Amino acid sequence: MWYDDLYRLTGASLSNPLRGSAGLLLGDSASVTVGGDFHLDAGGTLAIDVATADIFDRLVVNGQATLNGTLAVAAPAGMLPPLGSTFDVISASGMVGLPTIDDRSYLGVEAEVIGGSTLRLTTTARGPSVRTVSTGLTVADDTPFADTLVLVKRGAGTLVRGGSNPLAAGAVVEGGRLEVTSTDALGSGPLTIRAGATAALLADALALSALHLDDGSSLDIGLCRLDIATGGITEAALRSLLINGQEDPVSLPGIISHDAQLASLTIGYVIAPDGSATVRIAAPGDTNLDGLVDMVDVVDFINTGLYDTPQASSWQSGDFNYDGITDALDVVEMLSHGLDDQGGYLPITGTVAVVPEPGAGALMAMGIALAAAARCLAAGGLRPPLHHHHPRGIGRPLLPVRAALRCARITGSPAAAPIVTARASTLGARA
Ligand SMILES: [Ca+2]
Ligand SMILES: [Ca+2]
Repeated sequence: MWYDDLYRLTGASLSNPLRGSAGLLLGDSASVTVGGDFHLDAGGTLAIDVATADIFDRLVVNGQATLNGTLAVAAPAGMLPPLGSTFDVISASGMVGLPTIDDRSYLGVEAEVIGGSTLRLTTTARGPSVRTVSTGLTVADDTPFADTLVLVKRGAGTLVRGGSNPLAAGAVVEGGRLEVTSTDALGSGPLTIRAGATAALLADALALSALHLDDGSSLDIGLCRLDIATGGITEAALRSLLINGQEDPVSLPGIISHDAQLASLTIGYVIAPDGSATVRIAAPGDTNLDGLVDMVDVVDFINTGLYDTPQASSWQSGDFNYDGITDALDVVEMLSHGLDDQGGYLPITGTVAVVPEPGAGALMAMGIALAAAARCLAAGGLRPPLHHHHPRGIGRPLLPVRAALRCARITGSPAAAPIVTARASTLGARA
């Protein structure tokens, strides 16, 4: 099953250029040379074996290597490499991209490009520690690992894993359900969920080095915050998981939160300047995920200058309905939960706080103006005009407010129109 549609190459030089889109398999400890460029396309797989400092597969590319596909890394039976082993498996005159690692022997394989021309693999684990739970059973297991091992969950039952795994080897859910009940239960390694399997977070502030979900798998973050290290997931992949979670969490890989659904909240994310990601249950409007929808978020929303432009937007810049842009629909999402300067909306003791009424003062005024935009939208009124020539920055006019006021005057929408009727569609409405 692993090796469907693969070409087996045993030391031959390959044609120029080589495009790996179906899958390539190097022989045991083979060194293969590509005379020209090498393209490992998304969806393509290159399988290589690693064992000792001298015994591993190598690909020498005389031209450029573009690595957007998957590198399937395995250790031959009985030949687990020592912890921390490094393997320079691909060399090229230049290198673009970084392959996804399919870590078939649970070696905790991490990949990095050295000097723009060498792909180096480093092992951070010494194989799997398998926990199998049969159908219908739930097993709690907090036993710490005595060695650097990858937690592998098998079977259709539920494994409840708490305690502390201080090592960075991570976890793979091959089947059934994994419930994570302590922040340190998985260490700080990657989490991989295979097709049909699920994982649920019951502990806050879980830190992962990477997150990978196969088709048909899901991750329920519940009320918890999840941190993913730099390079552990792209924003595009993360958005895709969040949108899938809303649209089709059964057949597509998705991040969901049942608690968010129960509380009529959603899931927000923030990408830090270093590329690390934070994902958490959130109210639309909470751009910085601090548990409040307040002036800080409104300023964020305005400062990006993306309102009603066709430019790609993120949660941080006001795309709260995940349709890729920031416009009046996002303002409606924000208003549907009320502007909150009276305290947080996040749960205090395991339940989600009732969203407060809009507060007083400036927020109230802003809320009224933004509400006008919502009513305008509901009434099929004029959309706020495009403003391409305004300079960006904090001094920029509050476009939603100004446009809403103008729009409200034109349409004369009654103040009593309930905002909820104008509520925008859920994630991916424009997809
Ligand atoms: Ca906030
Ligand atoms: Ca949007």
